[in-house]
Amino acid sequence: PTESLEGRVTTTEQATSVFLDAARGASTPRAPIWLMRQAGRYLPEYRALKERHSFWEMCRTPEIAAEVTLQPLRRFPMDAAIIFSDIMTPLPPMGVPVDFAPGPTIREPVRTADDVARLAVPPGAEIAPFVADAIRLAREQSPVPVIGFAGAPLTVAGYAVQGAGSADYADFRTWLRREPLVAHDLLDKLAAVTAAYLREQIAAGAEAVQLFDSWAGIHDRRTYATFGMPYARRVLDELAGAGVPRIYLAVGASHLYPQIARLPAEVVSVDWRQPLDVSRAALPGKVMQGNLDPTVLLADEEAVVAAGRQVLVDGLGGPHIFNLGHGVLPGTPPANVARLVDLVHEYPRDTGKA
Ligand code: 1CP
Repeated sequence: PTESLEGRVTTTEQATSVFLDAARGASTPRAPIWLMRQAGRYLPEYRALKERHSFWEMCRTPEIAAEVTLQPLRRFPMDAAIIFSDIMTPLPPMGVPVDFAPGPTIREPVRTADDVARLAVPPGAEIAPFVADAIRLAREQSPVPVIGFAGAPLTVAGYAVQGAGSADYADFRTWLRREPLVAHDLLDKLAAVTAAYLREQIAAGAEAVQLFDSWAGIHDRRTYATFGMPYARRVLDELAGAGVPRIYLAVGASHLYPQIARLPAEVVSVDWRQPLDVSRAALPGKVMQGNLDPTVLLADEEAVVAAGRQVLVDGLGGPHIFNLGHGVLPGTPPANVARLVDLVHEYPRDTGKA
């Protein structure tokens, strides 16, 4: 064991982790907590690095990516770290350049059968070796498990075809109707690359993986059944033997829970639109991750405590990993994050039934 951040003891084996216990479905004396986008623009130390380096430079330099991964752990005793990267990372090695402004922009969106035929499917080790290196470095210094991640095929395809983030992805949804065969070819390639990429992250030391299907919820059930679920399933299936918990995230997707319930993921990350106990009932056997509304962290401490307690109570019906329903918003006061982490750590699950 070596002394690490905040004097907490760590071993490379991560002998005990309340996060991993909960992710594997064990009942834990308290809920573990980590936050999506816990590294990022709301932290002054992140903004300081960002002044000197572009987003891609930060992702592609393992020392910087590992440093940014660890920044939130120096402030808050989170129970897990998520490697600093982006869901766009596998696109450039496939032949699709991506800029950040600050959201992803793709100057030449993927649209035609030729565009898709030209896409490369690089072997795992060649997709993003800098991410594997960053995971190794972060693991050496992190007192808690490091989570690897990737975007789900349908969500990454949304950016690749639309050309940028969008409130409704109207061009992408139209394209799925016009070009279903091309869409299947694109999703097929994305699924192969995503599975290989996640396997590399696990080999480098990621102790859990999260598949971000952030925009799954904009699709109707039939479209998700055709273009979403089968490709998410393929990625998750390919990780079945890897021995790490798989987390699947979808936002605004309660209409898809009958399908998501059958995905081979141990954990489902759910948003704030309905209470955790309601989502849990629709996702039998799944560990719940979530689901505080990120705007609560923009309000005051009283709001954080009241809404945070409600999430804890709603989560008592089974294994629960505390998180937000979506990422930390820029402008979030770090003091509110600190208060939330303390609240979750001090709330006993065994005697906590209100
Ligand atoms: O200027 C900057 O600082 C860049 C902002 C930024 C950051 C900090 C982007 C651009 N990406 C990231 C890091 C990032 N992205 C992480 C690691 C940090 C952490 O979680 O602590 C992760 C997990 C992501 C994943 C990601 N990127 C998702 C899935 C999660 C979600 O929010 O649903 C999505 C949809 C993206 C796309 C993306 N990249 C960046 C932005 C601002 C966005 C979303 C907005 C858009 O669609 O335009």
